Amino acid sequence: MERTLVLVKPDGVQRGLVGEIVARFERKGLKPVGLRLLTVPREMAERHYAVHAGKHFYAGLVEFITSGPVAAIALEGPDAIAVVRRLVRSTMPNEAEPGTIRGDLGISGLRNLVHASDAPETADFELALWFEDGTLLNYAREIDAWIVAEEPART
Ligand code: FUP
Repeated sequence: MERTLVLVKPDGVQRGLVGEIVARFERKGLKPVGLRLLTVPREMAERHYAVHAGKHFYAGLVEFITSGPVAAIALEGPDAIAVVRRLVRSTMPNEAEPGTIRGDLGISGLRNLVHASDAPETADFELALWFEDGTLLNYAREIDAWIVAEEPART
């Protein structure tokens, strides 16, 4: 089982799309294990986007993510990092396929609604940044037996 971080960025919160976005992940079968709504301190935004420090768009990224409340969602499921990235899709919403979050709900440039961790190391770093120790839940859902197939035993 994998865990990943999704942020609904200020454009998604302002447009009232938090519920729609969380619902898409839940419908896919992913389990929320952390949820919070917060205004992002500048220092936290800079740590989140540290990989982009020095790039021409870095200042704009930090500016945007600190411009209004953000929803942080920790999701768990098999292959969760890649599955979430496929549901989110291309960085630029005008290029994202219909059926994806950015393809269905966005149209332009940096107004791409969501951030999603792109690799296991990034997911670990970002989950630790956005959710303090002990705030992510471990819980079982009866329905998971209907969503997650047992791996067949290897012989
Ligand atoms: P994504 O993983 O699709 O969210 O995109 P990246 O991590 O590559 O980029 C993070 C953010 O930087 C994106 F929201 C858009 C922005 N960006 C630019 O503005 N210009 C670029 O050339 C690349 C990314």
